[in-house]
Amino acid sequence: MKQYLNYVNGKWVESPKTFDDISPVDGSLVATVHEASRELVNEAVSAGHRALAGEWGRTSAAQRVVLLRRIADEMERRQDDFLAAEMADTGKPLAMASSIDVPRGIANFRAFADMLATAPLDSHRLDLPEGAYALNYAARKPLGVVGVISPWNLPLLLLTWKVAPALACGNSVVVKPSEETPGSATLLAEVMEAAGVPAGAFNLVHGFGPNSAGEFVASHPDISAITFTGESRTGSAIMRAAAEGVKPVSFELGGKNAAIIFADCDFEKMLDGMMRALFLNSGQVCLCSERVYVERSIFDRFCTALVERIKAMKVDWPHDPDTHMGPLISAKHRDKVLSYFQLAREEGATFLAGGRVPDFGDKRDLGAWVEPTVITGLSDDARSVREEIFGPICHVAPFDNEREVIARANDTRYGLAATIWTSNLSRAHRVGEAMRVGISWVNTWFLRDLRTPFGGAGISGIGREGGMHSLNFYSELTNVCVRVDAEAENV
Ligand code: NAD
Ligand code: 6OD
Repeated sequence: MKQYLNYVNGKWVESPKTFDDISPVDGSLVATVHEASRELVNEAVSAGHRALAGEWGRTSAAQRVVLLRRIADEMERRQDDFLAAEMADTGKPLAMASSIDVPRGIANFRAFADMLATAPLDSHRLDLPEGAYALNYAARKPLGVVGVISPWNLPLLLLTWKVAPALACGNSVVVKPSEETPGSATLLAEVMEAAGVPAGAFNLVHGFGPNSAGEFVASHPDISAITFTGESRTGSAIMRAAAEGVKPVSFELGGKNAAIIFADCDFEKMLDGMMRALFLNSGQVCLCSERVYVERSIFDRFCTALVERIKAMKVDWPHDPDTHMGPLISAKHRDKVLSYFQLAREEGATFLAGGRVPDFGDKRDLGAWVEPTVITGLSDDARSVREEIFGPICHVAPFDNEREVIARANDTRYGLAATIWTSNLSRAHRVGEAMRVGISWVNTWFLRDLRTPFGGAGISGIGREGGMHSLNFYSELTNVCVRVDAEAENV
């Protein structure tokens, strides 16, 4: 059986305490994971500081650019291993893991290497009386040891999205991946070792949240900043822990995202896009739409067409290249999603599709599967329409005009993403900007240049990462202002 060890100070570390990494496809054992103790997390943080005081702390930005590119090359060489690890832990379909998770995970290192190489120096000249002047610029320095806590839905992609800029800026990292998906993070530590990242600059500790490695990292007094992706409630707990040391936090949290479909959209293209926005990764992408508002004149047509598309979906083995949807991440998460199906029934929803656990008649019945599900007929204040479910379920509702739908879509404490479908150019811009979210898509979904800002409004996050936003979060900027006299003293 595979063993996933911790990686601290450039060494692989076993633990007497282990937990099981279970496949959501059929409940089989994927690996045994070594849970980091508080002492090991302390050692990882100390190793990070020693690295900063040593070879790692002396690397120049140009040297780190080379290193990041070497990491990307090594990941590329091992992309089949990453694909296998990601699919084993999550059960996500090959088509998705090979087109999004692994390539974008690699791209994060290349993109942040490029950004660091071309990052502008924030530099200005201040003219002073009598020919003197001052040069004023911002020196970019590492924050220190950064705690990186990540979720299970896009494990490699969301981890590298934080690790790459943190290392680019010269920080050491202590990484705590989700307990559900330890595989690709362990491979990433192997890549760091092979690429020659100095001992202590990248540390990996496995474990859970409360009373385990997650909490030990979040509350560690010598961690300089926390970057976290996960549930909004977990964000609150981490923020409380980080408050003690007034540590900077960057949070990417939950969502209850709206899709707005106007009657003037390109109907077939919209349906293609909405099938992805609803069911990619079994609805377990923070950006997925769970509230769908459809202009009344095409509401019935949309519902009928969506149900037809769902009937044609292949919910099947992840390795089948034609599979559209795999299982949820775990039996625990399946039970949460099923409890929302039940809640929606109690709230009076009509089920247009799904609502059950599929019956395969094989060992997948031991996995964590649910059917793609569409409900309708609830008011906007029903709990199943307001609370994040994080599964392949959406509520569809009709609307009558633009102003009304903007108000309804924005009536949420979340504010991560929106997708808007229309062929009216002015409306596209108007509604896109009116959404109180981190990102609005028009006639597309989940498409973003890595240099642009990403994050959430409301309880969907704090701060933005991406491009210079990441480089600024992971850097301590020291403003240096040097007065230059007009003439040399002994000319
Ligand atoms: P989660 O919050 O349960 O766990 C995320 C990570 O935090 C895990 O590594 C977990 O072990 C750790 N953790 C849990 N409690 C902790 C604590 N008290 N202290 C320190 N660490 C703790 O989230 P999840 O279930 O892994 O992921 C799903 C959630 O993540 C959804 O809400 C989804 O919307 C959100 N998400 C958001 C984004 C985004 O970019 N905004 C992206 C992906 C997922
Ligand atoms: O790669 C991205 O654009 C990104 N940050 C995606 C986040 C997805 C959340 O589940």
